[in-house]
Amino acid sequence: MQTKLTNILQTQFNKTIEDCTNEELYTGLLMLVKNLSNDRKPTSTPRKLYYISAEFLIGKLLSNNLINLGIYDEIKTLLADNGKNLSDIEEIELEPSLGNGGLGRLAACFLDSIATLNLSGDGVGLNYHFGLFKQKFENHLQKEEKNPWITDKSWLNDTNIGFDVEFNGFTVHSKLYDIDVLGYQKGLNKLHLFDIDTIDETIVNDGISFDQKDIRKNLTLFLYPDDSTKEGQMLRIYQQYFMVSNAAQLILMEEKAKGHDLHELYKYVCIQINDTHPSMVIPELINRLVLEGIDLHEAIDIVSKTCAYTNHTILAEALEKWHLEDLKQVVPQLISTIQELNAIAKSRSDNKAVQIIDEHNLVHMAHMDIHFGYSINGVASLHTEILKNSELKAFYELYPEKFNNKTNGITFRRWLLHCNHELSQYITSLIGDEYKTDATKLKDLLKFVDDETVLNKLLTIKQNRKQDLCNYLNKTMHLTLNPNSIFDIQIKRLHEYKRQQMNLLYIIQLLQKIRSGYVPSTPITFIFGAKAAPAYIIAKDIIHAILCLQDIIAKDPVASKYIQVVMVENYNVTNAEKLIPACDFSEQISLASKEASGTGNMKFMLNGAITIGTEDGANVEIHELVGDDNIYIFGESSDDVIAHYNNNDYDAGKYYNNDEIIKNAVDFLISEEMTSIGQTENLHRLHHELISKDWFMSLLDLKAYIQTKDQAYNDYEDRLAWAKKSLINIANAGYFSSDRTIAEYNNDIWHLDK
Ligand code: DL6
Repeated sequence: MQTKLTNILQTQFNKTIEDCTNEELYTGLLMLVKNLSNDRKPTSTPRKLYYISAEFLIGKLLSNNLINLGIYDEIKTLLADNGKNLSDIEEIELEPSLGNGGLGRLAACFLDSIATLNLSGDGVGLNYHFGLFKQKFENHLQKEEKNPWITDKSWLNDTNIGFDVEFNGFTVHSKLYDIDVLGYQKGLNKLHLFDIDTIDETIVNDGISFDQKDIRKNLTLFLYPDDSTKEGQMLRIYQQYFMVSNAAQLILMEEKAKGHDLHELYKYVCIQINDTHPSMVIPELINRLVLEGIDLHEAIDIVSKTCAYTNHTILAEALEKWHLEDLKQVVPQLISTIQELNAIAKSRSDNKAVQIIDEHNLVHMAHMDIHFGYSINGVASLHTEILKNSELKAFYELYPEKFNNKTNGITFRRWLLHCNHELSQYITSLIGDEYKTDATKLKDLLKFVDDETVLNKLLTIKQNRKQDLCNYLNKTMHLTLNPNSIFDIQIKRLHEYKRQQMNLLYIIQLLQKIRSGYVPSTPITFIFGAKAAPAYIIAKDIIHAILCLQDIIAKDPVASKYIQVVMVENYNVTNAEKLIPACDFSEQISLASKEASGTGNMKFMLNGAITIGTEDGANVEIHELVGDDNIYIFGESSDDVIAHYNNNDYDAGKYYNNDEIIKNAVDFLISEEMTSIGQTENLHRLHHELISKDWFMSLLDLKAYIQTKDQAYNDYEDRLAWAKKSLINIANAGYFSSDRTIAEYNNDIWHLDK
């Protein structure tokens, strides 16, 4: 590798490694990786998967690609020998801004595993110029800014591929950019990102506002543009159609080039519809097959055997429904096909719950996927059961054979090998490195469960990561954290169902307890990272309250000795890679039934954090794997929560009025102390929401949460016992490798190698 890298640097800059700047080295490494990718054998299986997704939260790629090429250590040493530091060079890379949360990060983990398992499978999405907004804090409030990430030195490769995409009355011509997806040790696939040349980045004014009407200029500017206005909603439809029309055209182009018979498309192609954003691929592909001369009903049959759908949420707001009229305005060419699909669906069942177009003329995208896809899966056992038994019960009765569960997973290359090198090396020294390709081998660690040397080493490694995080936050955000405190971390999208507000209330009651004389045994640092959707008012109020509390505690001479609140600005993959390995307590406290799976919970577990959580999403499976002693479970069950919704019998006011601790904590939000530094209107709005509505029931579980957390902090004091819990978590994390998840998708749904 030395010769290859030095040759590149010599040709590009006429310099040696030692003389190069970090920018030049970054460029050199980028070119080296791209050259090595070109030498790799692309995957080739009889059937090919197209994973269509609005989001691909891929994170920085340099280190991961070096790891997957097997040259990470060599390059790191080579650079170090020349006085250079790979971590400094990594900082030059801008994180691609192509995703929002779990759904997008899952897509990225999946691409890594699909290539690693040497399966043919490409991602298809959009090349958003400013992606998801960049979060700034000003006056304790979230501000949104554009998040440019595309530079000429990026992983994007130009292609000469482009397609005409027709909208009502005008056509745009797309341009395809590709990113190579390198599997671990083998496998090469592509992430296809479509764009148009006419995008005008200058139309974005202050923050993230722009003229939402001029589609040619704005189509691929932002991921999830604000849809609180009609124009915003229309823009989302334009984006979604643009994505799927390109996907359909790409698929047909590739299939024709391979000489495959389009009548048998399903034998060669499988399309995974990642949530409902790509659902329009169904009518679009049908139309395109008809244009190829295939009869409409045969085309419908072919597409139904080609498409599979993954559901990632039961939240009604996230299950997309578009007005037929709006679709007509954007893509009139799809309307008669959608109406035909609706007629077929009606002929299969007269149950209103399963119709595609409802009495308000809303088109239910998920319903179209279920009728005209051959598989529907949830993303954790509990989630799939809830889909089958309540949310999609009528569909399950109609098509029981289509339903299956695929519990999510994470790629261990990024979430262990890359982000916690020391831990991964230590694990290798104990059990060898087979776990890198067969994660179930982590179980071998259980041999050391009573080995004090191993347990102490795990504690030392955790301490090192905590110190790394302190250094990182100090350098990037000028924050000073106590590395000897407990790191209690909740990082995820901000949403009321995830209940960051419940964590906030815990901290408030602890502050009040400390003010009455209580002294925690070990100081605690509560760390949050979360972006709130720009139009989601209450979510932004929660951020506001956390930021105000952060300040109040920092200024309290007594409380600040024991507790600190830190809200990390612009939470993203890059800072998650620092936060996760440093965590002691992983907060997974969603209202039971609402978190489809969660994947942060798996990343924390793999890095030895202990979960405090509800029986929700994949927490249930973590609990089963590690047993009662190695996780802190609290709160009402999903069955009870669902019953509260069905009976409409949850009354937040009751919990507030009947419990002094809860009342005092909630009222603190509108105390003089808070309103003197925060916005009275926002804090009162949040207070009112909590006591009068509290749709996601944070007061329901607050008491149990307080008790369980207090117990957990107590247990933390026995350091060896804690390290044992940590080891048991790491040893049982193998199940959550995305290699396992992808093998299951392939065996049960895709059959790519058959
Ligand atoms: O399946 C990936 C991920 C799950 O782990 C999360 O539980 C789930 O919230 C997330 N879903 C979404 C989609 N929309 N919403 N809400 O991001 O998917």
